[in-house]
Amino acid sequence: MPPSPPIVLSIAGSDCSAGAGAQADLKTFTALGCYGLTALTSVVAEVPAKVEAIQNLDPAIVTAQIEVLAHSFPIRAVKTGMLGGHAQIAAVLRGLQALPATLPLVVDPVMISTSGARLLDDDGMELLTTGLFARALVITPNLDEAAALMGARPTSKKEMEQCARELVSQYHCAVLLKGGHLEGDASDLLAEKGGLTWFEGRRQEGMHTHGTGCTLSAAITAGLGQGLSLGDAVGRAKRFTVAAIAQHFRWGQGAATVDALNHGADGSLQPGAPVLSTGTNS
Ligand code: PXL
Repeated sequence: MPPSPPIVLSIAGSDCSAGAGAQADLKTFTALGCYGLTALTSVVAEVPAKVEAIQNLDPAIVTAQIEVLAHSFPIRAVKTGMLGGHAQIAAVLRGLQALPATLPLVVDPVMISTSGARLLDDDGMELLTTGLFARALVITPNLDEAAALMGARPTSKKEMEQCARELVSQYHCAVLLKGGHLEGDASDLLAEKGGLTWFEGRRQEGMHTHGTGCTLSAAITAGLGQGLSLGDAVGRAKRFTVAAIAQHFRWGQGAATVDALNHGADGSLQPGAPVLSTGTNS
């Protein structure tokens, strides 16, 4: 029998086009050498450019998935992605009670899809911040989500630093503020009680993938499940996500073009390869 890889859990929505959501998480977990589990919160009929329909799942089945997994697998780290609404978040909080409170939890505060569809209802926002953030080791907002949380959208790296510091002191967890929507830049900022670390990146133009946020937070979760420090997990996750974007797939032409992240992109990240040389941490 091969040795068991670290087990990590994604609590997220299903993206039938498999570039985002639980499917992106699972591919990321596998590519980085973890055994991935999923607990679905919602099922989304979509392709990268369009959300057609959303069906949030019955809260009882959301809790049941987490509980049955918690009772059967030695889970090392957990992430949450799209949760859908207040009822599903409450169900997730109930399910998480079956897991140790010390387990690393990465909360990607998914609110709106890349194509502009709302993936969290109004009531959900409050419980996300009061309930789930309180359990998080790190939250991973993009600039729009930071604006929804703090009331103003950072427009420069200096404002990102200010915003990230405020988020850390408000929610008492680490914050990875993703600068992907900042003009010309795609640098992310990790803010912890101990200080700030920039992970530099260049914006890659002209493609229409979705799921980069899901992929990044899943890759961080994989790293934490493997025992990496938060900084090392973020550094490797950034490298992995940049490679998945750079080596993306494309099908069709013109208005019918579909782009998708390549979660198998970077051979250097396969199991057994060195994982600690982040190269992006400045
Ligand atoms: O990219 C955010 C996201 C998260 N989860 C699911 C999604 C999307 C975007 O479309 O569909 C299920």
